[in-house]
Amino acid sequence: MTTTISGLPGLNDLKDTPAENINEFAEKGHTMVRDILSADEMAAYRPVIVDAAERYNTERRKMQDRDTYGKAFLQIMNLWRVDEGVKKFVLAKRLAKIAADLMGVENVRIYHDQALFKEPGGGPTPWHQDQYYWPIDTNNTITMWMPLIDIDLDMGMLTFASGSYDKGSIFDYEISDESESAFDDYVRGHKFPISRATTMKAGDATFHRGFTIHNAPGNNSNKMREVMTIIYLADGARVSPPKNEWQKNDLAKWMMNKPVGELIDSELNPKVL
Ligand SMILES: O=C(O)CCC(=O)C(=O)O
Repeated sequence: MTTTISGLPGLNDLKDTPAENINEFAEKGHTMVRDILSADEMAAYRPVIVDAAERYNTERRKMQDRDTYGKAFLQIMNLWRVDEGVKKFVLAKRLAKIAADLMGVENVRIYHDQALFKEPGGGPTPWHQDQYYWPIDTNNTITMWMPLIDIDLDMGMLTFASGSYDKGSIFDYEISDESESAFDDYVRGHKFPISRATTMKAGDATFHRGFTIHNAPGNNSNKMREVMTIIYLADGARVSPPKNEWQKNDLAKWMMNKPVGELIDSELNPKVL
């Protein structure tokens, strides 16, 4: 199917984000905002995002042949660069405004997007911190995680260790069995409350900080858990020296190898608000 953007509803209206979300995000490092897209809007955008994710998915291995990371989800990245319909969603000012309000800034840029589709029978997503992967000189980063269909606890609900974001990077582990085990001990040891929604409607979204520790259970249902994510940076963030191979890779892939110390403002990082 070829995507055409005519007919897709505009998502550029700006609303103030509810104070309770801003306060919860400041305290816990995550919050859920309900009803960001209406049912009609989601009915228009879901097929566009699902179609693009299916076209660009490269995972062909059987579930049993994958490692823990590979079992957790199909991960299809920067779809906004290859599909005009997805671009309209990812660059939507309505979504960017919520990210900006939560981060307490006026302007935000895109880091990258990713469709994260947890297959029926897909495994758990191990505990991790996203920003372990990012060579960025600010902690003011945020991931929006939006289900494209209604989901419940059985389908791999995103789960947060509330208040776990303010110590920066805790461990030197990529997403793996090792990160699950080390963060599990850490989260228990620090008695961080564990928080996850029971249900989310398509068009609701959670937002979490780059250093908020989070995971997700496996998908025990017979439906694909279709989720679209967008990672935003506060405008003004600069490239920091890569601390690991993943960060070197991110610098090349998501920031066009901008030199260390420079503003993150490459063609891949448009200011959306
Ligand atoms: O979707 C998942 O299972 C994990 C998502 C995640 O880790 C993220 O969006 O940062």
